[in-house]
Amino acid sequence: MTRGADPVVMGNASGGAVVQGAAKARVIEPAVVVLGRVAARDPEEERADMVRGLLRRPPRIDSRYFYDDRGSELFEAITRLPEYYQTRTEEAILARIADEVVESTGARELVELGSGAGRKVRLLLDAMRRRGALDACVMLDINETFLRASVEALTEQYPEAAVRGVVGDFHHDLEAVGTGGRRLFIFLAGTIGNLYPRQLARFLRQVRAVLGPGDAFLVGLDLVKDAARLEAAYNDRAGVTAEFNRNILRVLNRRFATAFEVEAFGHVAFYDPVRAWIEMRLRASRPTAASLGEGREILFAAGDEIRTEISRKFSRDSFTAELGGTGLGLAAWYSDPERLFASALLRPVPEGGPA
Ligand code: SAH
Ligand code: AVI
Repeated sequence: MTRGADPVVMGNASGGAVVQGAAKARVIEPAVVVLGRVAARDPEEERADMVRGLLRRPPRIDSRYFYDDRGSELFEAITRLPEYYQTRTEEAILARIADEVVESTGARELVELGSGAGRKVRLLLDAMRRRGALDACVMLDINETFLRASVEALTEQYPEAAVRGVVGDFHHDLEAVGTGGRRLFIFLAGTIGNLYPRQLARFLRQVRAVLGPGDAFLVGLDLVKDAARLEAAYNDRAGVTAEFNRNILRVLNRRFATAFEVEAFGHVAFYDPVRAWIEMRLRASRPTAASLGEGREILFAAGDEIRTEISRKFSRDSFTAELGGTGLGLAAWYSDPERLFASALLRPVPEGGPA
């Protein structure tokens, strides 16, 4: 199930916010509490947003709708594809830098935004454990099923840590992660590249607003490289990315009764070197229609396209430029020998400081 509106918090007994049963018990089946409607989005507003997106030129669907359970499984399958170098490259970088990052930030708590299956986070949790400094871990994701599974697994594997999950949207629900001491926020996979430039600036300012002066933010970035390599990663031979792309229409059909004819759309992904982003689209192979509600329809001619995702590719300079005016500054930049991917460590800059 994809939850976009009510953030839900769950966690083990030591998680503080949620305690069900004996205080000492480790709750493997995470307790769940609805935190009220923290910046909750009204379903009608969501529908209006979705309709506004489809009425743009080109029509757009927000990429958060990829991640129902099937979409999250398909993303996991993408991470294992031979063409999709991002996941294994980021894992190798994190394995190399985890101790240094934990040491230099003095982090005792980890907060992962868009945590998905929650595997890479272990590289950092293990480094915190090696330092004897693992107090807490908060995972935030829009997909409740994957979040629950990762919170359960982390609760079991890191009993010394207070593990909590927040079902929420990282554009709207960041305050739900609460406050803390020395926290390391992480946003991996290059998911930051899925944000449009204006969304990115707002997101960085929102993250800055919840960071304390001793907190840090580690961001995974896919780097600009030759178009053929990039395009191969989004046009895999097995067709998994195509299925991931089309699945977004099934999510819309379920959520908003849009009645898209999924089979009428084909997968398109190409690199736009001017904007330095991969763009994923769905192209109608024949005339087809979808419902916008209230008796309205949107008609697609053969060849019409819907943009479903951008995936921006950065350089050190282009990413540093995005930090201007956000209150975050680049503290360290790590990459792999082929310069395929990078991990940028950001720190809050004091008011009036350079960034
Ligand atoms: N961090 C994982 C997963 C990355 S995939 C990894 O490194 O492999 C992107 C993740 O972000 C998915 O789990 C998806 O459910 C989540 N996501 C996408 N849009 C979101 C949003 N607006 N708010 C919260 N989570 C979101
Ligand atoms: C989650 N995100 C970083 C992926 C990306 O590469 O932009 C989503 C994805 N889209 C197609 N393949 C993978």
